[in-house]
Amino acid sequence: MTSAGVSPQAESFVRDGYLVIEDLVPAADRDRIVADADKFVTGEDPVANLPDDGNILAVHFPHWVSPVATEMLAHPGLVDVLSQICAAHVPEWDGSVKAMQSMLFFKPPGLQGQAWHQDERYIPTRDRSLVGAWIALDDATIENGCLWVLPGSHRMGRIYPTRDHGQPDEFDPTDEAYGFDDADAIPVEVKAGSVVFFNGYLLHRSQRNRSTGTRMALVNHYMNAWSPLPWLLENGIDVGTADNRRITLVSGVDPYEANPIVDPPDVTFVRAATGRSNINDPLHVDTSIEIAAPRELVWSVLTDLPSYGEWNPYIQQVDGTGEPGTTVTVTALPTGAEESMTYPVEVIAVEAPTLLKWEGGFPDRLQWCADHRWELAETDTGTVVRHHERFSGELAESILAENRDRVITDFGRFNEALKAESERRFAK
Ligand SMILES: O=C(O)CCC(=O)C(=O)O
Repeated sequence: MTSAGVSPQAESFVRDGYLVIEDLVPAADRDRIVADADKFVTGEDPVANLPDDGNILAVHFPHWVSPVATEMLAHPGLVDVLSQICAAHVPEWDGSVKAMQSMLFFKPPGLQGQAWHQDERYIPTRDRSLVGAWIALDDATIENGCLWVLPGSHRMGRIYPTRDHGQPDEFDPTDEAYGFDDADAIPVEVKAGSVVFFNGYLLHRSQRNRSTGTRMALVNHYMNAWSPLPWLLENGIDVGTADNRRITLVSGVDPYEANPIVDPPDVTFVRAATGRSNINDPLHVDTSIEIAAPRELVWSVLTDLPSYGEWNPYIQQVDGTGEPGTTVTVTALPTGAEESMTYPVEVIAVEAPTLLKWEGGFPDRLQWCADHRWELAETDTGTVVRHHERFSGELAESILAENRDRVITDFGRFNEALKAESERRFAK
């Protein structure tokens, strides 16, 4: 504690609006949450709106139905920090904290982030004490869509206006806050197990996951238990006295216990994204990469089959003209293999500059069939290539069960090499 009775952690949180504590949630706890996450996808834990295509960005309120998520609200490591920082700006605060929301982000490859926003815009407290505890379940990097924060942006207690962000590939459909300078924004890259605590007025965002792995995070929201919670008001409720009692006390006292705590519903819901996901489809490998080069140029590299040997570490050779309706012979070197493999594929579509599609079968298409596509879209900064393959046939499930991670890695190698070669040619 300092002479003013505030810990150094609380001081830095009050000053900057966020605080990172490394190694706060041990691997054993993270493993339990990740294992639990599958239950939402399979329907074992009830979800009201599970999309058929598995396009889940996040499960909202997992603690309503999952005992593991409920336990995580009161995780001792989190509570220890929260009881020091949550309302450290309020004189005489006694460390009492309640939770009211949780969100489990899956954020698989290609799915969007969330544009600049302030959480108090959505969950208002009366004393600016809202705190998000963002628990990294995977290492979070710029590439896979870590949090970005604008340090100090919480200080004046201003809620910025919002508008449509116009970047549907980058951000989920939630509006973006605007009217401030984000030049001093910083990425918060953290290892799994770290927790980013941030104040509800702090401007923060995340970008699209450009990696080939998931970027899972559990985000719980807390506030000073002494502040009423005028949130999700029904028509006619007086905002002056409103207090949402669907809360969980995690530290100290509940000054409003005369009003009973309200039980949560027994079903959660998901935030579906307009991007793509493959978490619900084990036979689909779906990756993407952003390339700082015009689409025509990326297309010319992708379809320059004789040059593959010069730049492509995965598909090292393609023999054939590459014309639609013809067969080409592909020589590929999978990760971990000592020797390359050679197989024929049929060229199904060559639609410049947007779609290249091949189809392969082994030993025939009833047993193993691969629909392999590259789709190119223009962006503000160049091109985004979606590189994906859907497998079918009697053998598909068993082959993919063993090889899916390897295929994702190899698509990543292909994508990175396509990016490097395209950007190299563009720079010439
Ligand atoms: O994890 C993300 O991608 C965004 C999280 C976020 O912005 C939030 O919890 O308010």
